[in-house]
Amino acid sequence: MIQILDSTLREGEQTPGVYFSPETKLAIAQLLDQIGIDIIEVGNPAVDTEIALAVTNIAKAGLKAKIGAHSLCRLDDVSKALDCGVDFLGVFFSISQKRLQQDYNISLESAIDRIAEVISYARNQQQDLIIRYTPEDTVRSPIENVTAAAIAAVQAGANIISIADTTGYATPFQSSRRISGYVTTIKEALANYNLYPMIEVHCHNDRGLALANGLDAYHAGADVIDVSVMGLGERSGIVDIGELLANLMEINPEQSRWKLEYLKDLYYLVSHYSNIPIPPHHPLVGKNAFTHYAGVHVSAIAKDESLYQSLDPQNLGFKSDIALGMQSGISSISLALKQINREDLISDRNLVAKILKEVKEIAKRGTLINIEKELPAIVEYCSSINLSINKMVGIL
Ligand code: HCA
Ligand code: CU
Repeated sequence: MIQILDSTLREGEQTPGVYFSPETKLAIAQLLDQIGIDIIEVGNPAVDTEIALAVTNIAKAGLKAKIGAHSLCRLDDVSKALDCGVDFLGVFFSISQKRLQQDYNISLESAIDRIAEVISYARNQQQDLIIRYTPEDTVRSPIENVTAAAIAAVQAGANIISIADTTGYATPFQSSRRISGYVTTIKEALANYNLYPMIEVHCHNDRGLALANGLDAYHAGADVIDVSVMGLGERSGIVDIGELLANLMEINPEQSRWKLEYLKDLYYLVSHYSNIPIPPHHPLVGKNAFTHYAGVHVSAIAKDESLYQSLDPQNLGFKSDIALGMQSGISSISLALKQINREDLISDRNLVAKILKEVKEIAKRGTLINIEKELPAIVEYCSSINLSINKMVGIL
């Protein structure tokens, strides 16, 4: 069964400007746990003592999820991570030719020795630790390097190999760049050595393909997929948690174990503390995700919401809504009047037409109309004009 690793607290905190205090991290972790996330990657304890504190607190919080630390491939960093009492450790070290030559200045052999040394150290320190090794930038590294490093890592004690699309380079539409190809090839190469680690994927969104690549990997048999809330992370971030879960649940309803009704609280919490607004058109939790606007749409959903909705908002703790503006029609006004308990006015066609005209005038100024707050005043204004016109007509 597919497992989800959430990295909002690690990768997500690598979003420029984002900082979560240890208290906020705990609150986010608790919601992730309620949703049913399997692994929560909290951060790299070697980066800051406050991160070490956050990891320790969450590891002690009694959550069902496995709690993880992230670490450079260094003995003292791993040791700091293990001091936090984690269930999971992610060690990353690139074996791409470019990185080995231009950055680390070491040979592949010494890189592999170092990976094996660090992983065996972690394994010896903690027998029940789940250890993940990530050959960073996997999909731009020679596959021979990846498999050699993966074999050594698993032999040294790693349980998971993560295929990282660190720069969002993969695409399901070009065979040499498919992340699913890496899942299959790495699984087969390891199986030849009788090694059967879990395969994880970490997909960045630089080309807007993170979700597509995550699902492509899922089809190829990936065991773990990395996500974050709002897809937060370095540059354009990674796979968005809600988008992935909603899709997985539809592709495979037997796996419908996630409590999507908590997503709303999770996104609101993360958005608040990251100071990053949820885009209004964000799937599932955006303000407009279940809001219908154009007249044709509103008149159709008044009869049956499913005519313009393929998701049930109730499953996500939302209700369908309508918006008023330039694109509205008569039925929008009728529905909006119902919403403010003024059904009595719907039969007055003249008045409804005036309200619609006024709504359009306001919309042309680029102002969003709040139905609850502003429609009553618009109704009052239009009623007064309506009344005086009726009077005039009466006089004439
Ligand atoms: C990073 C890079 C990383 C690591 C992923 C992993 C990536 O920010 O350290 O350790 O599994 O995208 O490769 O996020
Ligand atoms: Cu990343």
